[in-house]
This record gives sequence, C-alpha cells and structure tokens, in this order.
Amino acid sequence: MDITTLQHQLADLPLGKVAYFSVVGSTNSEAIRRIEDGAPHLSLVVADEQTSGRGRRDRIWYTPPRVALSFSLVMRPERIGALSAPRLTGLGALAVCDVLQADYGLPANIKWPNDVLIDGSKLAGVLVEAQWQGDKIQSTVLGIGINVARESVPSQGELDFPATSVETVFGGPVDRWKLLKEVLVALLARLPQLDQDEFIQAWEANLAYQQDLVQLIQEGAEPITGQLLGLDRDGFLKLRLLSGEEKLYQSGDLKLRLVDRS
Ligand code: BT5
Repeated sequence: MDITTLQHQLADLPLGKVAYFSVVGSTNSEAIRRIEDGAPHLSLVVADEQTSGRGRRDRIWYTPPRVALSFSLVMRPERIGALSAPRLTGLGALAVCDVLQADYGLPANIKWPNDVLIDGSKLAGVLVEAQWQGDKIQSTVLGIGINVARESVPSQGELDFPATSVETVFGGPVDRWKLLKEVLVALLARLPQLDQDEFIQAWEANLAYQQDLVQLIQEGAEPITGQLLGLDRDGFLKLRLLSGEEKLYQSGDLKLRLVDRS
C-alpha cells in the first residue's frame, strides 16, 4: 500500500487528512501528534506495522508487518459531543462486528468493553484515548487493531486470552484494504447515532456472554462475579451480583472473563 493508492481508495469517504506509514510506533500516538498540529475531525492514520502498538494500560498490541490492520481516527468533541466520548469504544467494536457479520457472515460479538471476538477468540481490539485540558476533553483518538491474516496472531504464550484472525475464521483470503474501507464505512454509518439510545441498544445486542456468569478482574483487587445483564445509557456494564444486587461498572482497567462452570 502507498498513500496515493490509499487516498484514492478512500476518496469517497468524508474523512479529514489521511496518513499512511509502512511502519510506525503507534497509530494512536501519531494521531495524537497530528491533533496537536490541528488535524481535522475524522483524520485517519493507517500503519502497515506498529512497533509500539498498545492496548489499555499500555499493554502491548502486536501488529506485525503486512498481515494486520492498525488505524486511528481523530474525533473532535465539538463534532461528536463531549458526552458521546465514552461511547467511542463501543462505536469501534460495533463497526468491526457489523462488517464481520454482514460482509463475511461471521458470528462476531463484543467482549465488553473493547474486544471483538469470534467463537470466544479475540481478533480485534479498540483503544480510545482522550486529550484533556483541565476538565475539558480537547480531542479523542479511536484506534482499532484487527488481526487479518493468520500470521498476525501472536503466539498464545504472549497473550492472556485466546486470539484468532479474520482469515482463520473466514477460511479464505481477506483483502486488508477492502476490510479497512468496510470498517470505516460501518463506523461512519453508526456515528450519527452515537448519542442516541439506539446506539447503546445495538452495542448491547452484540455483547458476548449475555446473561452468563462473568468475572470482572482488576489488578490488585478481588474479582467481581455476577450475571451479565447488559449496558446502561453510558455504556457501563450492568451485573447482577451473587448477592442479588445490580451494579454498574465503568470500563477503566477491568478485564471481563466468562466463569467456567464445567
Ligand atoms: C486492546 O487492549 O485490545 C486494544 C488494542 C488496540 C490496538 C489499536 S491498533 C491501532 C491503535 N494504535 C495503538 O497503539 N493501539 C490501537 P486490551 O484490551 O488492553 O488488550 C491488550 C491485550 O491483548 C494484551 O495484553 C495481549 O494479551 C492481547 N493482544 C496483544 N496483541 C494482540 C493481537 N494482535 N491479537 C489478539 N490479542 C492481542
């Protein structure tokens, strides 16, 4: 891929500036740098390889060359509404789900808050990062990483959750750049709904482990066990605890795991 071809392929989408790197540290970091330089709403940074791709809490996100998709979109709060910012993680995950379901016939779902799964294995992750000035969000970056070819899947020893790729589950070749455009189209189609209840309903309808017993795990704290009931209006996770009490949880650094009752 090169920038001219990419710009040409994406020319009919209402994006800001489009940048392409054959290798970059992190597309999120690059997008944040571009915001500081005044990059407009929906500017896009795409990389063929990331050397310091990251997940939440600076966990590593592996993006080897030529086999995965990694990209970040600039989201200006004045264009999406600052209150919608917490929903951006859902937007990214939902867009990937929409495409895998509709265009590839795959049973994708979302492990709250930010992972896309197929048959219980993760093939995409979303990382939303916000830039603050005082107590005001200046801008947000929505980053998405998708394992496309089989070679993009890190060895299991490097992971704390099973992983797969689109090609593995699709069972045939997948054009990365076609997939990129499809995800961007799906994301842009969902964007106008971001502050509406329909958006939360769609996010919730695609959640993995609905009604199942799950655990929320946070480093240094006792795991929280409960039945997964759904989402509230802010995208917080609703659990019914073993005591019967219903409680809401904000994503933060929580890891969600299914409780194995076998
Ligand atoms: C995520 O974090 O899943 C968010 C990943 C976001 C990556 C995109 S790529 C474009 C943009 N630029 C960036 O620098 N980041 C974003 P989290 O839920 O914290 O999961 C991280 C965990 O996923 C790691 O600790 C690994 O166990 C696992 N992991 C790392 N690389 C993986 C991969 N390629 N496939 C599946 N799992 C992976």
